[in-house]
Amino acid sequence: MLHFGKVAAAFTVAATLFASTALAQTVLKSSDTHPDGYPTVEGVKYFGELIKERTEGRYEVEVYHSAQLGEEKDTIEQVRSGVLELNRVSMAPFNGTVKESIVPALPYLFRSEEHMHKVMDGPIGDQIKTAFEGAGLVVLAFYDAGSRSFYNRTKPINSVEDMKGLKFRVIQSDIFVDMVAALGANATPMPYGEVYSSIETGVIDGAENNFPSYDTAKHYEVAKHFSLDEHTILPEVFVMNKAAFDQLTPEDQEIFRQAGKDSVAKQRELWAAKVSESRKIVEEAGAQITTPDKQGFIDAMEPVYAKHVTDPVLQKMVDDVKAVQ
Ligand code: GTR
Repeated sequence: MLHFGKVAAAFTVAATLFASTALAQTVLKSSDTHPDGYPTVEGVKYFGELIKERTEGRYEVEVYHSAQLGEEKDTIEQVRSGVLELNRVSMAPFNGTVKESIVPALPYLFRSEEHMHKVMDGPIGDQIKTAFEGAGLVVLAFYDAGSRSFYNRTKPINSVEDMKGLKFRVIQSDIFVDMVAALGANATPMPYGEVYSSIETGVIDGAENNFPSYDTAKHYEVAKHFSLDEHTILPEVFVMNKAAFDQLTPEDQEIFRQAGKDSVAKQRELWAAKVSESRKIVEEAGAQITTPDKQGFIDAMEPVYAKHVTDPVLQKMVDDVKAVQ
């Protein structure tokens, strides 16, 4: 039933795309795992407003927030196959599909958020965008997601030793699985929507994410020890199905690309505000934030690099990232 619905919906959109005339209006569907009001949801909505205005109403975006269209692994399949036109997801679930997406997911590679911005806004970011095209996707924007850190229901983490034996949910990427193993803990990749109940029931001890996710998914209610180890500064990616993008006129393609760029500034501004707001919310609700000895975490990452950065293309990218000042 659900499947039939999706196919029917895809057909309608495809038909509208093919038939698009100056007057036709095409509604593009976009998925996001986060609730309404979250900076990524608002960034895509802003993109939608821009393209609506700049195409004089010929294109519109409807954002299906709160994982209404499914968890990220599923919506990635949908946007690659064209069932869905747009999708805002993390970079990490692409690690197995788009080799170059591994680079921004590597632990402690970016020195700061400013460093990440410089890299993603420059030629390395362009190289990653080109690589996504090979997976049938056009990258319209890289958005901010701050840094990810571990949190758990058991105890404060002050050093790598405290990680021993704990079980963490990680985002669905082998890099994250291996990172947790390198820290002496156990990783279980699972969909975002299952994390709360898995911590609550003790299936896992904790997870890893940024303050806005920890806050809005209410993970602080079940895992109050937040350890600011900041293992990754992992950007989000806002993608469009390439076949749908290729259907656009060159002028409209330019409008979409520019709107994507313009939405980045907006999302970054909303992001910065949300991080402080979420940190305050979780602290007031009783979350215990500690800053562990980060060097121990950094030193433990060698096997992750040894395993995942073997390809010369990736090795060069890592060197290039490090060289960006
Ligand atoms: C968030 C990210 C989501 C999702 C989630 C997760 O930080 O914004 O897109 O990937 O993490 O851990 O699954």
